[in-house]
Amino acid sequence: GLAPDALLAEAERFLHLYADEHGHGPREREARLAEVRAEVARTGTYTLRTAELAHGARVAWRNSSRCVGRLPWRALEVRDLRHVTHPDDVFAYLMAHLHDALGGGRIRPVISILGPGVRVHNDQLLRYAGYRQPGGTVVGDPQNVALTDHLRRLGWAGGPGTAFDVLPLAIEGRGRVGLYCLPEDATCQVPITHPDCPGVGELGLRWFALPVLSNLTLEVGGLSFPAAPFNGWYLQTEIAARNLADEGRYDALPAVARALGLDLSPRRLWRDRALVELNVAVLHSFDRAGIRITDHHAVTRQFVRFEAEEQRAGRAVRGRWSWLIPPLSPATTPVWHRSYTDGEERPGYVAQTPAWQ
Ligand code: NRG
Repeated sequence: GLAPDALLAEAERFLHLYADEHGHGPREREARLAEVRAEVARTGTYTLRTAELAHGARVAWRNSSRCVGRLPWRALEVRDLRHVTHPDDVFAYLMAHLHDALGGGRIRPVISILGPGVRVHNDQLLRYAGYRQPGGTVVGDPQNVALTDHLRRLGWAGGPGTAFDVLPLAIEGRGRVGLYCLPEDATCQVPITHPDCPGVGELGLRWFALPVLSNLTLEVGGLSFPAAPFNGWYLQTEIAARNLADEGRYDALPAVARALGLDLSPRRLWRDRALVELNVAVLHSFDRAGIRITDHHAVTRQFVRFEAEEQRAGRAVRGRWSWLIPPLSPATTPVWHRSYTDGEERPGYVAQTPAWQ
């Protein structure tokens, strides 16, 4: 944790923001600040009220300079689970999180803020194994080879060996690490099919419904919450233009191009055409499955609305342009033509180093 002076400075900054954004006057604000100062003097730290923590988590989303989907930041459902520290209990609450966040496909943004000493080793709650083969090739998601090896070292026996084996969770708490397999009903997945090319569906591609990020530390008012998994919903380019398309990930574009019957000579732009059709397929498949997903045109228009809203509220929007633009047809979206200043704000979500490093 921070030294008392630095902690108090951050606490004051946050409690000012909290008071301002809740229309509290100086009297109420100073009373709360006095309480916090006394608590820090007595114990070296302090406890946020649930409402303060909830606002901090929402503002941390509002401040995420790499996130193009920030418009609904106020709707984040915050679960105050600071009393939960046993790995078995953490797992049970995370299963409830997955169930409720999915909401039968409607998907609600949810964050579960867990107690001290808790850490989820997986970078997302849902991840596919990456098995390195003797020749150096990978079965599954090459991005998750190190995580998969770590889970093996922790005692995981390995999955059936498909390209889409869901990894177990490694949950640390009370000084020990437990491994937990996700039950089938917690891992809603969507098989990818194309609206007019059955061959694309026959490739057996799939992805999970929920992105639940579990490797970012929530920082509010000088306090750190390293176990605070949160989710929104997917933007189709994340899946179709990166996870399934990158050469260093599932590298599916050559197979998609063949399924589409494209001419594979370089100047016929088969990669580009396959990429567009894979994006069409992911949107079609999620829509058909009744799982919420946005697209790069809708989300960038919403981002421009978010900027206007923030400007009206007298707040500066930080943004990292290279993350805000989509990896498909970026210049067709309004974000391409605008410029942004990057910067880390607090409250914020801060990257952690993997537990195995
Ligand atoms: N690209 C990553 C997920 C990053 C965050 N994206 C979200 N977050 N949509 C991937 O898994 O493809 N969210 O909280 O909804």
